[in-house]
Amino acid sequence: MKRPILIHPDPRLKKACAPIADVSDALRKLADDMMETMYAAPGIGLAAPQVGELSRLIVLDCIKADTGEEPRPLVMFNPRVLASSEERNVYEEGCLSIPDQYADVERPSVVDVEWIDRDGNPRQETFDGLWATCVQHEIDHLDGKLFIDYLKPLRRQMITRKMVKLKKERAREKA
Ligand code: K1U
Ligand code: ZN
Repeated sequence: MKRPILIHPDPRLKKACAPIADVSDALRKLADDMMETMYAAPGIGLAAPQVGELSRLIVLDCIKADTGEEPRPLVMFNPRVLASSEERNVYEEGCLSIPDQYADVERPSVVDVEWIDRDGNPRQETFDGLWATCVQHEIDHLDGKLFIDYLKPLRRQMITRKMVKLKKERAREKA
């Protein structure tokens, strides 16, 4: 089931999310819904607070649709960055909670991440390229941080004002 994606500003996008104690069927269903929502958007990642659930759960798949490569959907409960490279990479990021706004963000190029998978097993992997950018962007969501928080205050305020306007327009269209 596809779920609505919250649009910034929303207090639920600014909260730190709670760790998951056990991977229950309800959480697996939430992960499946998030994956469906992410692919439909379309996007390459999604974090639980973006659908209003304040739990430490993210999904991602950075395989581009038209490349002929096999999809690689990853579900991560309690993801944590264990180590980050000194080397930095700049990528033009977007966010499904901040539609049509993009900005360069600098982050570590390579990260080691540990998480619990859909079956409750511990996993660890090193990510680089777009995968490294995306997994860091999604983990930031779990700590109430958005990519615009890396920008200068004026640029952040301009984007936030645009989003307030967008939300008002969408609310008017709905009424
Ligand atoms: O967290 C999110 O809102 C999802 C976001 C993830 C992300 C994008 C770019 C850099 C870091 C993290 C998105 O998926 S925005 C949409 C997007 O980037 C995309 C959509 C379709 C095809 C390819 C990319
Ligand atoms: Zn995002």
